[in-house]
Amino acid sequence: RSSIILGAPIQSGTHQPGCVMGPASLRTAGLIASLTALGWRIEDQGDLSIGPQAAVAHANPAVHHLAETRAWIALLAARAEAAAAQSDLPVFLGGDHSMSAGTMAGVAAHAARLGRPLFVLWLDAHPDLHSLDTTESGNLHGTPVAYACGLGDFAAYPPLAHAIDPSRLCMMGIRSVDPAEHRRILEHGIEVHDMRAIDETGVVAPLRAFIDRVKAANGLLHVSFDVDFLDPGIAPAVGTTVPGGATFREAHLIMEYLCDAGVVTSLDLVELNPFLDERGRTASLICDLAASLFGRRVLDRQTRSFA
Ligand code: DIR
Ligand code: MN
Ligand code: MN
Ligand code: MN
Repeated sequence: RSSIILGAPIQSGTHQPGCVMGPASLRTAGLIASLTALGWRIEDQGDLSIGPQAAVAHANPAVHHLAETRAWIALLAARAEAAAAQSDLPVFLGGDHSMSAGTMAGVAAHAARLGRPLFVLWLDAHPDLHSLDTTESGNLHGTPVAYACGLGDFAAYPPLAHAIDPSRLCMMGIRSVDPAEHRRILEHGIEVHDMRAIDETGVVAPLRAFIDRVKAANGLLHVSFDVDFLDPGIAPAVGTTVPGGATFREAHLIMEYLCDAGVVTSLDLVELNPFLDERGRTASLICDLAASLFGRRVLDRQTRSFA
């Protein structure tokens, strides 16, 4: 099986610099070698870049770096669609989560061309359901899900050719929701397994039910992994840590289970901020989680020491 790796050193969607180093940190942690060792044919296409952009203002004065984010989305949508057409499981390396507005738009276009429905597993402390008029922080990493589903005001983003049906989303790990996002969850009946639910049921029961839906519909499955899905105790290198996140084993179990199901067709690894990391600890954990999705088993795993 084959995977195209594409880096998106984007940090215009946050207020804190550092995500620009995300792709380099994931490569430094050994991502390419780890996936290659699992028998995958890996094509690393390197990092994308955008040129200088003329500023674009928005009626919501909190919104910042709109022109840069818009340019990244347009570039990523085209490149993600091509990567999905040309490999079995492309991996998109962020960069902040605004990256996923582009990757989901691109993967959705690919799914539409195949005539298959696109499902999305959203692993994040946050639902990222803001539109340009509702974001309070103005940090556009809070907008990719609303954009990719065509919900709310996105006149200033690239036009969306293929919206994802919000009934095909499954969110896990959620524990920080703004009021406008909460309204959207209720209005569209979005499937949210917040941390309280995961405490009660574990991750496998909701994951199995979702995978069964994907398989029954012969769907594609995009997984979007925000580092802040994880508990800050094991993954400190992210700008928006929220206490009470997924544990090491919950996260690996999700990846192992997805691997066994064989349904994942694209992956985002986003929000890693290496400037906040401890000796590459978070980058290494994210690489190991990707390796679990690509087939590494518990008994193959080497113990890493950070002493
Ligand atoms: C927050 C943070 N809801 C915002 N969002 C983050 O800025 O709109 N998403 N960090 O992952
Ligand atoms: Mn996010
Ligand atoms: Mn988040
Ligand atoms: Mn907010």
